[in-house]
Amino acid sequence: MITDSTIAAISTPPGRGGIAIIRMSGKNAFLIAKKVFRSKKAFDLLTSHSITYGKIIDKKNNIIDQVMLVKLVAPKTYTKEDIIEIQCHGGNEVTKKILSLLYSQGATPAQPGQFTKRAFLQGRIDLSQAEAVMDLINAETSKSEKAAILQLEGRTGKKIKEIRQEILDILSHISVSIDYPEYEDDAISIKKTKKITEQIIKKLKKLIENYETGIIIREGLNVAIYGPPNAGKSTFVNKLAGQEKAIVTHIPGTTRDIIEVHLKVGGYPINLYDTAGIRKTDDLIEKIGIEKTINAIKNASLSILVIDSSEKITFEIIELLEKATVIVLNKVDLAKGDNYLKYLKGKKVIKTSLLNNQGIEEIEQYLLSYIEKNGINIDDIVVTNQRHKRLIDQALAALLKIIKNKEQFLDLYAIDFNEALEVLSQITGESAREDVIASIFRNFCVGK
Ligand SMILES: Nc1nc2c(ncn2[C@@H]2O[C@H](COP(=O)(O)OP(=O)(O)OP(=O)(O)O)[C@@H](O)[C@H]2O)c(=O)[nH]1
Ligand SMILES: [Mg+2]
Repeated sequence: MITDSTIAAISTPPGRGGIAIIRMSGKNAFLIAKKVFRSKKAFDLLTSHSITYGKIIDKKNNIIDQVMLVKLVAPKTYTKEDIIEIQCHGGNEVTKKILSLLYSQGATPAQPGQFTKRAFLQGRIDLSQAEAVMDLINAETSKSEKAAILQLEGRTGKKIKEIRQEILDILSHISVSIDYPEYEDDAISIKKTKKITEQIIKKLKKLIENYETGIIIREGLNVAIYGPPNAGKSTFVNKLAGQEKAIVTHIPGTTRDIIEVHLKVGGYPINLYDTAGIRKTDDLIEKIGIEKTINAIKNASLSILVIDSSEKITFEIIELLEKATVIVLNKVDLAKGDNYLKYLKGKKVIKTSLLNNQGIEEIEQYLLSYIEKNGINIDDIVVTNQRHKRLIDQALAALLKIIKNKEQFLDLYAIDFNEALEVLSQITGESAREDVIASIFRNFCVGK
């Protein structure tokens, strides 16, 4: 689908700034630029991918701004169309005036993500790469940025294309066996086909596993902080966050609702959940809070139990030990002896005095080693996108049907192979529906 319109938008964030960039793409981009840009050298003589100083002039020959203009001749451009980039002064008024001028000369306002959508429609990038552009813009940690750039480099698409090719090979084998039934016995072919299918299933399962760990890089490791009241859970969260996010008092039962705090450890995103202290209570609000705590523990990848080491151990605390991945033995500054330790045998224990900033580094070290031990290695991440994961699930389900299929004729297996092929094609966009594509680009920024 090649569009006729020439689109333009401001690509830099709104507001005041040193410079702003206005971008224009389409078959009339140069025609429009010629009308509004004056430089020493004639516009037609400017070489592609070079930058030129000049002035933007309105229809009455008024100077609007002094700018640098980049001329990019198709097809070696982001959209594979002619592109003009204008670097102007970064004020609201200047950028608005230049943009209106471009519109008045025939450009149309670009929709969110329309430049990238054109890059996709022109076949310069696949759909998974277009999605990676958005991930890259949204990345808030160094690791999620790396995951997005790997996807942008085409890693996801490459892996999916490999698998699709294997399915295509099977399908062509099936069509050969239909055309030349004497070539091979169906029973033998089915056996062989199922064997290859099993290998593909293994690969898909690996990708799904990869997603489960990859999601941490994108969305963060969910860590629930729980324990008896007054143990120092909120202090824990505040110290790790480096800010007073949760209220801390000496009164047991201070935290009622879940408090979610986002932070980074070693470049990895972490979502900490501070929770209400668990105890028997008749207070309705506290009860609801404690129910929420139990849920937070269930939903977390990692549960950290914080206990006050200066308090006597109780049966209730012993019960809490079960759900803990790691135990933070807090308030060691007040503790008289190691009265807890015999109950904690075989558990990972970190001794802290959070009030005095003692033990925080060890906790961060632990979180980092947990992430790395669980195979969350950025270099192995292929799938981080939920849409891709859902489609891989569907392809897997189709292939599993083949394994279970008891049909005697090979051609009856083709339907499920075709289904697997079709859903995998939606990842890279070869067969994605128009509305799916539209919804992906709708979430983009204008000007990208
Ligand atoms: N001495 C000492 N006091 C601490 C330490 N850590 C926290 N505290 C104090 O313990 C009290 C309770 O701390 P919080 O962080 O509010 O405890 P909590 O576990 O969130 O309590 P609830 O929200 O009531 O469940 C506060 O007065 C803190 O200042 C520590 O390492 N040593
Ligand atoms: Mg608290």
